[in-house]
Amino acid sequence: DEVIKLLAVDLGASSGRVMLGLYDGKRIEMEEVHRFANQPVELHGHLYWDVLQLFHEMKQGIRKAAREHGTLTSVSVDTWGVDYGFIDRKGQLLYAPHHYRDQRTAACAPILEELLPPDEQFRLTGNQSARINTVYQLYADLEESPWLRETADRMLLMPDLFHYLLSGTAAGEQTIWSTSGLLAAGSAAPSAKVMNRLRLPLSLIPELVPAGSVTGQLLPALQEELGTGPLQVIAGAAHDTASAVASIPYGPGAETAAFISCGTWSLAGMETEQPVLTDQARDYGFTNEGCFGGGNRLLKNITGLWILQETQRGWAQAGEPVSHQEAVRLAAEARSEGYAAAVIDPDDVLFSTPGDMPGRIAAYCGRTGQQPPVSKGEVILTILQSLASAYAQTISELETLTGQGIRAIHMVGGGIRNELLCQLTADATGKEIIAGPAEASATGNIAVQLAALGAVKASALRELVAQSYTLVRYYPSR
Ligand code: ADP
Ligand code: LRH
Repeated sequence: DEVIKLLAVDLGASSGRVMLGLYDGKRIEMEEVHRFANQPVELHGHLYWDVLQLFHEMKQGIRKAAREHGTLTSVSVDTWGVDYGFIDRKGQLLYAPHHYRDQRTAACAPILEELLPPDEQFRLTGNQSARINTVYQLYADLEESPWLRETADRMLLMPDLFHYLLSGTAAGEQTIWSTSGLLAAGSAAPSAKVMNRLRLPLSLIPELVPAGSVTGQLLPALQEELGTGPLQVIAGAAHDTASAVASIPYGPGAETAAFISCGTWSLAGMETEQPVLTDQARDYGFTNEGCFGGGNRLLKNITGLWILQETQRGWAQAGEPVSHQEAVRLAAEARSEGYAAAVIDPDDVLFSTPGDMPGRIAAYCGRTGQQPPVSKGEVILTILQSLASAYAQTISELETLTGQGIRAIHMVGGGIRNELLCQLTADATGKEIIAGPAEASATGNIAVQLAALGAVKASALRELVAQSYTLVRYYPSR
């Protein structure tokens, strides 16, 4: 059988990567071609995507893959949710897209919320109201820069923008748009109420296409520059979490399984047929997003390993770098020495912006009458234990919301390389944990491309992933 070779570009906050997927008719094999930093750039107090540098890195990866592996069939980009760039009538990118941790939405959020209260945002869109959401960012941009109403022709969410830069075709992919706070719940169309109430121009929104659409070809000039043949550009499951969820290797009893995607963010949820729009879901802080193939992701965005990443960044800056492996070892040591970890709420606003995390953890502990962690191991264990507690609470809320007992939890994403986090999660939830794959977004990205190309049936993707990886199981220790 001929091997199909495809490229997934996965832009996470911990890094960007170009991954090669090899499909031989039975299994997917993933190979890392190129990994690069994906740090926001601060400019005059604002945070931006380094979009040109990322495009450059993407090209490096594609060139290298073509040189080393010959004919490639297709490429697809996935990124985190909510961020976007504007293009003008000539198709030029207007300015560097903002990063969602930028603070420009703070000033006008209260005005937006008067026009469209958070409860109503949730009822209309299924998305939990959050100041990082596209709707808040777009409202802020149009308030601050009214000229955009004239000059901006389209807004493209980040994967759409990269697909556009690669192919020249502008389209919006539905799973990434389902994170925006602009679409009507469970639909693939903007909510007229949201758009009207906030005076957002409908014309900015591109044509929306389902996950797994072949939208174009790599531009001829890029084919030549990068030494590829004709290469299809696919709008896969362009939201990284949608790709991660598409990769979950559910076994029998899928309806009783939850997932936790563990990266910079932790996304804990279940797949449901329809959005869950009850007051209880809203009050718990759940959101509803779209899946590849239709269906709904009922999940909670929990500030995840970001807190540990920032902690590590601070230590590295102070000349005391701690690697991921070292971090796990130090936390395990603190645990075996009997340190009873403090508990922080990872979603407290204290932890949402870049900065001194150990200092903020100490401040949080002071505020809540807890002994702050002292050693590095104690700080790390506090973060991991608090994440596990937040997961446990979310899983129990999911059981309440869906009326469904959860039997097992699939953990995916880079965070499963942290075995201690997996074990703490088994202990905190009392459930069986099935861990894998770690490169879930890239794997789901490749899998969805295979479906878009007609090489694999959409209904066979999960089995394909299960055949392709060794999964690791963790059980509650008590
Ligand atoms: P994102 O897609 O948001 O960039 P990933 O899914 O790649 O995130 O996960 C990155 C996180 O996984 C890192 O911040 C780190 O906490 C964790 N991680 C990665 N490798 C390891 C490792 N070898 N040991 C422990 N944790 C790891
Ligand atoms: C995870 C993620 C998450 C949210 C956030 C902004 O990487 O995509 O699902 O959308 O980033």
